[in-house]
Amino acid sequence: MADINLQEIQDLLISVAHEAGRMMLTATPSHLDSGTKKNSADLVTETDRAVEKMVSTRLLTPYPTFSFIGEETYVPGKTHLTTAPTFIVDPVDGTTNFVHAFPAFCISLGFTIDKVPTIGVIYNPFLDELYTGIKGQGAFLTRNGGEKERLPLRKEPEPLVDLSTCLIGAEWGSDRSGDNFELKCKVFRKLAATKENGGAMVHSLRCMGSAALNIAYVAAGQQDVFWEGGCWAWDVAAGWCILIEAGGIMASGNPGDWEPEVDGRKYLAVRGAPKGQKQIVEEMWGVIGDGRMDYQS
Ligand code: LIP
Repeated sequence: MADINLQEIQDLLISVAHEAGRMMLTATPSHLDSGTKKNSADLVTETDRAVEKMVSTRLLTPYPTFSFIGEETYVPGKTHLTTAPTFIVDPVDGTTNFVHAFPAFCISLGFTIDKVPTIGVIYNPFLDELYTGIKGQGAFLTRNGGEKERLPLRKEPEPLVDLSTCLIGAEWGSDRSGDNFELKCKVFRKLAATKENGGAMVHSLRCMGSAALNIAYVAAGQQDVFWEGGCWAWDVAAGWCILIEAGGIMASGNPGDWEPEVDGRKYLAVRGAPKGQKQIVEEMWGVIGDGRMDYQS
């Protein structure tokens, strides 16, 4: 793959992200014109579909031999991530926020080679925040079109001590019953509870509603940990590249797996730190205990 120009692809992804941002900001999504997919908590809008159409056209015209996986055109059981160079796209990550005008939604543009996240571009148009990364070349945040700031934002990130000092991103997802939901409720409770009550008493939990932005915030060092099961490769591929380039690590959201698959649907991201990343992963896995999330790829 020596002939693939990663910088050229990233430049195109950034241009596409800005165009998508303009589409999001001029759209007027509401509960009335949005549809649902799996259930009433799994929303899709006309904008999700229109942005994905624009993105696939703009990416596949210059790169017709590359694969493309998008949230809105994914076919269960048929679309699979392969070793081919692949664009992995969530046109609007945080659709529920988008519908409510809650300012945490973005486009997430990932690019994998051999299933490895190699380029990531995440753009929140509402805040004009652009997160970018190329494998081996660092990760950056550009705010309001200003200077690129290298991630993590702190030049010397603090060591990680234990969960009790962590700010943790975690998501309900759209499943609101069953074993996965029960496990999430148990883990949320345990993370929040006092140590006397068998908990980890973390600083707090945040449910931001966008996996891509959650991972970007971990890469930036503004959140220490992100744990989720149920989201998809298009939610995490871009953030994954940015996270690793910012010194973070990605383990599985289920205990025991240090090398999760991009499309494995269970994720645990930990920010860059000179010490303590592995301990945090193990402590999180300890909180999960014998439970296991089960999501089909
Ligand atoms: C959403 C995620 C969110 C997760 C939801 C869903 P969407 O993506 O980013 O964090 O909890 O299950 O996958 O549907 O807004 O693109």
